[in-house]
Amino acid sequence: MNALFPRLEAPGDDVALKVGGGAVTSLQLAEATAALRARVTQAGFGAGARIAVWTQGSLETAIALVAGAAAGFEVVPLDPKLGPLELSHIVKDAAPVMAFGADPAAVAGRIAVETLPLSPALRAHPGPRAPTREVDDAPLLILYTSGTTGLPKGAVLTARNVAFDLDALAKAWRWTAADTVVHALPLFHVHGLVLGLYGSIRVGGALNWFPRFLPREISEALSEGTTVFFAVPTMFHRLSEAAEADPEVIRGLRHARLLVSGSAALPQRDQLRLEALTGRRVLERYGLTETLINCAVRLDDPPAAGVVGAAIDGIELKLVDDERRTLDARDDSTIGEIAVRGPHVFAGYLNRPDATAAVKDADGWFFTGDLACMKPDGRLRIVGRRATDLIKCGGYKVGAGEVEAALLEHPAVREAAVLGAPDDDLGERIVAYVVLSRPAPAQELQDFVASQLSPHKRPREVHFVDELPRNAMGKVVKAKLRRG
Ligand code: MLC
Ligand code: AMP
Repeated sequence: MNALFPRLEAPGDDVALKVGGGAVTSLQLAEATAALRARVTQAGFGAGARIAVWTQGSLETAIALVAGAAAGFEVVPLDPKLGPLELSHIVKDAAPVMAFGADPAAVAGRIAVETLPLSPALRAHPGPRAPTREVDDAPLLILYTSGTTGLPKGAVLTARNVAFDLDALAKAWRWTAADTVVHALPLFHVHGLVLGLYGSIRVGGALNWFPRFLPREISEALSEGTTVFFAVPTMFHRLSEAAEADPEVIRGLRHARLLVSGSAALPQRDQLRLEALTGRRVLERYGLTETLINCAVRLDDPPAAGVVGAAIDGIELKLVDDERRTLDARDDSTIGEIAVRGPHVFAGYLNRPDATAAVKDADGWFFTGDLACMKPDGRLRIVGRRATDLIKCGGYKVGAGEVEAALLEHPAVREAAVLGAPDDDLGERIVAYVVLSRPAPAQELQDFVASQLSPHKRPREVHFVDELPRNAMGKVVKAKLRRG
């Protein structure tokens, strides 16, 4: 037996999840797994059925995401703040047979399939517990991720992808059942869900999840026991700001066994600032929704600016040129695109063989679109990405095209061009250049995008221009906008 979550096969009174003052043991998680399986079976669906879980900020949400996976279902986490356009696309594309939510009233009527309340669905089931899910090659998660244009694509991740990647990270960081992971990340993306939640249940001791990021709360949680903190760079930036004003925040950061940053580049100035304040270095790791984590700084790696570590154990990683030919340069200066191959690479995009073929070749290599230099010992330094129309804002990936399309839905917008501008806090902020057909305030356009898409995709800055710079082919030249 090779269970995805081995502790659910021999559950006990060990605390596995803590959220907002509530907690559950592994025994309660195992019982919730049996209960959810019974509920879905009772509705006429068997193993492999696709269920949606709204990731509302509660303990029940975290339980359901584990229980759904352990019971053998395909899980589609839904961001409760998804805009109508994205939501209808996701629900149509993934077609979940059932949906669950901790607070169904808050999402009532938002999708065609009825949202069932989680509390009865997770209540202990009196029958015997069946074995939980094994590490197999069947889909486990459908995670939606943005591209440069069009609607988000559903990345299909298997149980093997997840188990393999988590085990490699456990080795890299000596992550064990003695660790409690603390994080305040959303549970609908790889970072919070796969690393934070599934990692804690497969490898670690417990997860202490904070649905909202508040530096003081995080630092208090880090002060208790042996803790590991996973966060995006924006959170480290805000923690260092808070630490400068509040010694209690420093105490928590000093106490943690491990501080890990990912989902976007951690600026060197934030790394140095945190180190000066707390004496602790933040370890970086690098990944994508489609591949989970590819590289990680190991515990005993020498400190090096901007380095995301070497490939995790058991995968292949190379740099390639524009024609995808291998670049054999470990000189820390030749720039190439990162390509990876291994058991962590996703099965493909749901219903999108064309999009899958564009990123994954017949030999199993996945082309990340990220540009890096490799050191002689294989450690990588990420220097940029191929697609300038992909923006990483607060660790969220946002396609310029989806924001432009949303802006164009506003009756006052004639033309729109969107790009990412460097931002000390968010890494990149979303900036819109707009040609109006009638007057409209910037705030109205920002609110409009926030109502059409997830609010984190709203432009943080709007510039009104008389016309957009275009080349002879009529294509907008964003570089000219960038230069101002
Ligand atoms: C603001 N809000 C609005 C609004 N303006 N709502 C409606 N209309 C408007 N005009 C709301 C927001 O919804 C939010 O609500 C609150 O106000 C604050 O919004 P914000 O300003 O956008 O939040 P911010 O403070 O900027 O968030 C920073 C952050 C967040 C760091 C907390 O960006 C974050 O959680 N990032 C994590 C992203 C992540 O997990 N990425 C992993 C991808 S996986 P409310 O209620 O929500 O507060 C990946 C692979 C890998 O990359 O390697 O890991
Ligand atoms: P997502 O599609 O949201 O999973 O985002 C994946 C992208 O995040 C990658 O392609 C990288 O561009 C970026 N990313 C993740 N981790 C890092 C990191 N440590 N440093 C720089 N960029 C990162």
